[in-house]
Amino acid sequence: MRGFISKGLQLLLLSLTFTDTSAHSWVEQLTVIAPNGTFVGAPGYPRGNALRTSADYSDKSMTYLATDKLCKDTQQTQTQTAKSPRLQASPGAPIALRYQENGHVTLPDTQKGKPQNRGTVYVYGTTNPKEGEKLADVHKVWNRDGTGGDKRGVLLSTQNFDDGRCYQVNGGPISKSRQAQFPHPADQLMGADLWCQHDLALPANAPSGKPYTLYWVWDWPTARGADPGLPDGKQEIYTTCMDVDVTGGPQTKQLAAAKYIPDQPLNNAAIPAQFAQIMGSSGPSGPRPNPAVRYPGRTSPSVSKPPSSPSRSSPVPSKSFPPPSPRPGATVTSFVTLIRTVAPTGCAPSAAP
Ligand SMILES: [Cu+2]
Repeated sequence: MRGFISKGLQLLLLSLTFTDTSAHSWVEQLTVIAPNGTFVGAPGYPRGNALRTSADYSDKSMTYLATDKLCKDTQQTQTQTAKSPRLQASPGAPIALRYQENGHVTLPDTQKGKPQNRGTVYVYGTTNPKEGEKLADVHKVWNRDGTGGDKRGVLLSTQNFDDGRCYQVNGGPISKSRQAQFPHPADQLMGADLWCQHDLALPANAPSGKPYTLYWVWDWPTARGADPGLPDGKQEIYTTCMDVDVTGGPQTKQLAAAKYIPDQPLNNAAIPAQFAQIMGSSGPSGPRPNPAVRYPGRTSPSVSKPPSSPSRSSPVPSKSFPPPSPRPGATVTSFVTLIRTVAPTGCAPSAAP
């Protein structure tokens, strides 16, 4: 009898543990980046977005492990939910896709055999999305030139999942060091955490007056032989599907004058290196290892030094920074609830393939 009870208790505890740690990552918000590198205007949201503030919210309503279909069932069509409108942006606009690292960056030892950059994020774009889109028809098939696969779309940008700054507040050494290096006032959106971001530019020729589709594909494989339970390694890919309402004409003049303001408040700032890539004339953006990123207990990667972009990074007096403007869409009713949902969760190993 006693054995039976403790077995039941064990199962209950096990199920609670898995419920608590099921958070992976997905795009939470899209935001336009002003020419000074500051987030500006009302944010937009993915298709079928579930708001963290809603009573029946669960991470499961947004996480999606893609195997066959590229998009989650709630993100198959260009449909927004109440209070989660699309981002409005002009052709060529720099935008940030923001996501929470949920321990994938700051607790790297939760899963064995994961890449040091915490995986690579690929963002694909198309004016011609289709319901039932297959992962295998898009990922590593569409290319920069738009000549890959069925040619309906392009690879817009790739970046490391770890943007070099973001952290969830937890007791791990990476989180602690980033909390010290990248301090910011807790806000209603992120709480005390600092969200990750992927900065990219919409195509300058995206047709105005139409939605433009973005597929965020986080490729986070397990290497062969690193985990005794997974001798062959495994594919692990999470996606978010979203659309942006492209409006107005290209902001060519403003973008040509773009200049990132150094040391601006982190709650609303693009990642300097990514912003420089977008604004630089050195072609399409790609991942760039951040030499400032240190992974305790790991050998440092042999990386080539990123090309410098002198004209973009020259310092300007910090007094020229405009006061932060309120962010209309970011109004949130329950600060307490948000703090709770962004509490350290880690990341549960997903089921074997
Ligand atoms: Cu995860």
